[in-house]
Amino acid sequence: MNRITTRRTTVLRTIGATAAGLLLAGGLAACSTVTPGGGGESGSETVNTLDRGMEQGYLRVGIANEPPYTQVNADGSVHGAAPDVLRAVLQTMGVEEIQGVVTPYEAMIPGLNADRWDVIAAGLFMKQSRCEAVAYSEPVIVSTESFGVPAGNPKDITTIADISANTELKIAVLTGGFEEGILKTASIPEGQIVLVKDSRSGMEAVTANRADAFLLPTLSLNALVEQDPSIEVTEPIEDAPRTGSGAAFRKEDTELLEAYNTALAEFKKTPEFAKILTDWGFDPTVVEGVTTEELCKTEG
Ligand code: 6CS
Repeated sequence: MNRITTRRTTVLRTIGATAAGLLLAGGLAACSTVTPGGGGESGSETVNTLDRGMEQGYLRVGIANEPPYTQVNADGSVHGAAPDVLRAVLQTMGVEEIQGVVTPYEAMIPGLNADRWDVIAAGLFMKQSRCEAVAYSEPVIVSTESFGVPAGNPKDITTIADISANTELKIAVLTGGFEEGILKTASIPEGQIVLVKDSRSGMEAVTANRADAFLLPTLSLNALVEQDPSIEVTEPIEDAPRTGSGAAFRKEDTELLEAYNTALAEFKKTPEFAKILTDWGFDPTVVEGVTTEELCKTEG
């Protein structure tokens, strides 16, 4: 592992087994150098994740870099609705900073359970299989899915049912993402699914006519089309499941989860919570009354 310490941030480059992750400072860390902890070992005793975070001043967070859910700025600082809420809540718990590790969605849960990061805050939407593998906090974000289509939506793709009804249609989705699960749950044949590694490749699949649409969260597509006006974003898809996410912890980090949920409940009452979500384009009222138990019933 090599370490590059700049005046403003500390960037650690990890050569991961499943996905090279770039470890980024969560904020403007003044000349701090960190060596990510291993499995929480500190001396001879095992230190739990919350205590380790308080002792070392940060927790490592798995992120994707998909605005507005997650965003890595040019200076290496980590932002987006999910990490900004995570950082604010952890600070009320005595954990000052977060260190982001950029990784594909499909690697987030394996990496968490392999202790490559301590928490996921990326808009990793809750569904049955994920809720079996990690411990989600109560939800922070509830959002919608849309299609990115060529301008004018020439094939009039607006629902998942439209894809089922026309076997000629090809839909791009992120490998291992929530949207791939939507198509599989709808029994869409593999021949209609175009797997892409990242959002840019999904947009390119549509512009290069390798796919008729790119299925992704509405707000993520809205951010992407700012760079590519040849793509149009459909209205939220009425027959797609509601997407909700919170922070995801290892199942064994029960003390951290409990403390986080308590602190999150208080933070949700503050104007800062509403401001973070609103500033990133989310409606903070949509998550009111929605629970992890409910969102974890989503098939897939
Ligand atoms: O939870 C997921 O897998 C999806 N979440 C976001 C924020 N973007 C795409 C990804 O597939």
